[in-house]
Amino acid sequence: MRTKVAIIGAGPSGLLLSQILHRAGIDTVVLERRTREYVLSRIRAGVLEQGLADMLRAAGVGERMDAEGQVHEGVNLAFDGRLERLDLAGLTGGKTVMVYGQTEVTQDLYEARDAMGGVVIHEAEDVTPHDLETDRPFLTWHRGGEAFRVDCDFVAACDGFHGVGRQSIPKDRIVEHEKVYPFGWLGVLSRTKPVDHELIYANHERGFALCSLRSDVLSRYYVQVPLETEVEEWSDDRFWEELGRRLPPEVAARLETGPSVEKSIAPLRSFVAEPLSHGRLFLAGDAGHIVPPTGAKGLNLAASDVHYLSRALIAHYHDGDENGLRAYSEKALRRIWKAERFSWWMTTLLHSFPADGSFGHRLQHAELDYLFGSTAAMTAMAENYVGLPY
Ligand code: RFL
Ligand code: PHB
Repeated sequence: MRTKVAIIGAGPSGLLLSQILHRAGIDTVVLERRTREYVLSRIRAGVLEQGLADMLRAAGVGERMDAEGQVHEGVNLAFDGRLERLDLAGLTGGKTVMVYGQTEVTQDLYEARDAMGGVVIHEAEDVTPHDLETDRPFLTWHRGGEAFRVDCDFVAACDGFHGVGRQSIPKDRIVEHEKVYPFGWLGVLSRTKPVDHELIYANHERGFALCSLRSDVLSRYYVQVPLETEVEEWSDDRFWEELGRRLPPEVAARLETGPSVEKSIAPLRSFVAEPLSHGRLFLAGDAGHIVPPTGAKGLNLAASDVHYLSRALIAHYHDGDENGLRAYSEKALRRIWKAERFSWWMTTLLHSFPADGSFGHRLQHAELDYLFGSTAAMTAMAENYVGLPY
């Protein structure tokens, strides 16, 4: 088998890259370790920056998002008995975010790949990149006990944090920067009316909480939990009680509870690998970097990587211009580091850090109080939250 760009991973990065390249006449093969059903069962991000929403429209996959997604003009922060609204649109000259689930984005991308006859191979085991430092790289894998190979011009590793792409770069050619936080997020999806039509991020001495949503009848909530906690320790009743205690009383009073549809724990991590390329291999999305979910940046960073990488590959194939590919890592990393900073900042501002004691908690309140008293500070937060330019 031969293709121009072999893509490892059928998450949002891999599928979006494949879709954009296909529309530019560049053929791809996507190799995914899991089944399509498994990929579509993962509940993850819910907030899309305008840049990603525009990319989906331009890639011909924005129709359902525009019909079913919700445009949000503000987000809310609860702290120290207060509930304050950050007017995203007012502070950024009209910019907004789109609330539309990552699962739906992935589903729309799969359907678009089907409609265009795109090749996505599932249950590909032991995917291995070869000869990345030559101009004839190839990938091998197994499926159902049989061995396969695809020859290509380039390999795009869109295979997430635990993928094989980054691991195949020699250790002396890559630097990894990492910060692990001493807690995780317990997330619950429930078929209940969201407690608010906008998101509420809550700083509370018992720990952080987040009220998010997927639609008018589907809510997504998170609470900060210690790393040692198992999901089995959290009955639905215990979750709802803890969430309610961390929200302002007037919000907790209107919390509609119900059975969870999904419940999982995710650890929080900041991570960046540099550079994001090696020979003919390019890393995009979680394969190259991770942010804690507090700033809602993970999926959006995956999209900006795909933006830079797809443009570079199109310039290579259409114009013989290599500059984009050469500059990809540096260009993507400039935006990544800013999103890393913002995600770290929001995480630090809103979570409980037991080691910092009451002093740390009072500093957080002082910073939040300053934030909502300063148009400059609110503008800085708003322009990062809606997404920095590509
Ligand atoms: P993904 O989605 O992890 O997809 C990688 C794909 O590669 C496959 N794979 C392999 N395939 C073949 N061979 C191998 N060796 C392979 N190894 C892995 C995997 O099966 C998978 O299908 O990475 P991608 O495409 O880069 O997308 C990144 C996003 O998924 C991620 O950044 C976001 O979900 C992060 N995130 C959020 N991002 C936002 O922008 N806004 C949010 O509101 C938001 N909330 C979240 C989040 C992530 C969360 N968790 C669970 C980590 C909330 C949570 C709780
Ligand atoms: C979500 O809806 O899953 C969500 C929203 C905002 C975040 C993280 C996750 O910051």
